[in-house]
Amino acid sequence: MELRTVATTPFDDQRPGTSGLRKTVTHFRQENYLENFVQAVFDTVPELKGGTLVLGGDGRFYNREACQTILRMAAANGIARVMVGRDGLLSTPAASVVIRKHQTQGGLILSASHNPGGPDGDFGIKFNTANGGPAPETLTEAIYARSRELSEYRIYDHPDIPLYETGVFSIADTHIIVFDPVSDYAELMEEVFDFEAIRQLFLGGFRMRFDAMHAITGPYAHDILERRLGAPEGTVIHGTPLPDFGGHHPDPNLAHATELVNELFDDAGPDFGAASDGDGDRNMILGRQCFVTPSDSLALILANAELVPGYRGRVCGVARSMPTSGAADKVAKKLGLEAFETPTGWKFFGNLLDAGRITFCGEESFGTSSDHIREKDGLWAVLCWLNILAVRQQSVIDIVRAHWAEYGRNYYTRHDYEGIDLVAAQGLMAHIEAQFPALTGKELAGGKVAYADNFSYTDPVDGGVSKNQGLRIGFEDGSRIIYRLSGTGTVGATLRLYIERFEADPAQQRQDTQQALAPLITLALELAELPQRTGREAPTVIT
Ligand code: VG1
Ligand code: CO
Repeated sequence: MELRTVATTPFDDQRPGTSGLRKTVTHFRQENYLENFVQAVFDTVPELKGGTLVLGGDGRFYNREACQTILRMAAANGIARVMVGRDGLLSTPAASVVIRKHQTQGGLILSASHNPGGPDGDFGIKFNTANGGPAPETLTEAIYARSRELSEYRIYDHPDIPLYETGVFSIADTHIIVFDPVSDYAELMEEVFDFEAIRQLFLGGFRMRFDAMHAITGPYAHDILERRLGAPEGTVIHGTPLPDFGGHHPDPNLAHATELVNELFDDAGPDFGAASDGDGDRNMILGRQCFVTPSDSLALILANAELVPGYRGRVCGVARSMPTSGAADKVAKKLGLEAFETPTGWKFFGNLLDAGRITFCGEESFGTSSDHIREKDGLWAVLCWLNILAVRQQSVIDIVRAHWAEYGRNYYTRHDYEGIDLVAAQGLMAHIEAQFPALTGKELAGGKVAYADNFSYTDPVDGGVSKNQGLRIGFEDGSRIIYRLSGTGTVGATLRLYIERFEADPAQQRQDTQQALAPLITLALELAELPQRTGREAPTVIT
């Protein structure tokens, strides 16, 4: 066994995006590409030396190979202990649980989340800090800066560590602890939710389908839903993690979880349906003939938090990402709670959670969570809904409609244009922004523009400023059009168009979403000259 110092040259494209460094598998497999980034992390986070690192991923292609490389590098960099999930598996929320519970100095999560996997798919890596949350921007920028000046990395020559069973191994002086990726997470869920009430719900014949999309939540869902909560076997579908996710997008939305959606929209469908993404941090919530938008889900969870033992009597505030609909704000206002609007990406919730300013937070992109960890958490959201359904004994659709009647409905949609030309996308954004000075006060699509700006965020806890976080056009009645370029794509540019309209009148709350938003969508396309500039007649995905 030999410690090697390997000479390397920097790559110039290792700046982490919305959620870590995400590239195609081919890109990641270039010589030294992974090693350089991992060395940049180790150099930037000196606490890891002599400390403990958590490691695991969503099981996608290259996950195991990357784990072995990182273990060898961790030992060569003097990390005292690495806790690695069995088979190299660990969901993003479970990584957050383990980092916090075992008070480690951080963790590396191997995942490209909802992006497709396999040899022709994507891979990714993200560093989470000691609070269990994604590295804040200052740290990701420091890692990026280090990656630009790197000249060598350290690694041990060592045979692979057997990851297929739990146990303790070592490379030089570094202990490698292979642990069960499910148990710490499942135990925390038992503390937060009323498992007895949910057990009774299933005993009463309540039917549910959970689609793990051949991604990481399979083992967690089998254990929690079918074993601990007694849901019948078969409740969890696609429950075995596969390196290519069965050839599908592990993205829980109406476009990609079609089998589940079709089942739930059948008259004889189950009472409740849910799905999670590649790394287990996203969730989609469905009732029979009912899709709950993630923005509504956040609002509903907040409004019903007193029914969940882990939150009773202690809810302090809520945060949502800027493009997420304002539904949660309405609930916060009624309950007299603070509400925050942050840029897209979970890292912006960290300070608010650590400071005890918010209990719940969420994003329109199927991400919801609370202060129990510092990541978004797919199964947590599902259990939240099960807990609420168990107590309220009403159908999902009745609960949603009652919520709209009380707070109003925020019609909401997101249109994604994937893989468009980067220069065209930047030109489109510049063209929209150039119109902003003339937009305020104008009557458009039956509404008056109240403001048009490029969203900038000042962190209320540390005062840090994040600029250029998306273009917003806000109307006096609360409607909004938002344009953003994605920070997680790996090919060309992805333009996200977010549209929202508030409807207070219950008689007007049953329209089809796309129809209800049609005038605003048309306006958004016109202002952006979207078809002309991108050559696209229709979005790639509508959620
Ligand atoms: C997308 C979502 C964002 C989410 C991010 C990571 O980012 O819009 O809300 O936090 O993915 O989610 P972007 O920059 O492509 O819009 V995951 O489940 O990939 O960790
Ligand atoms: Co994810």
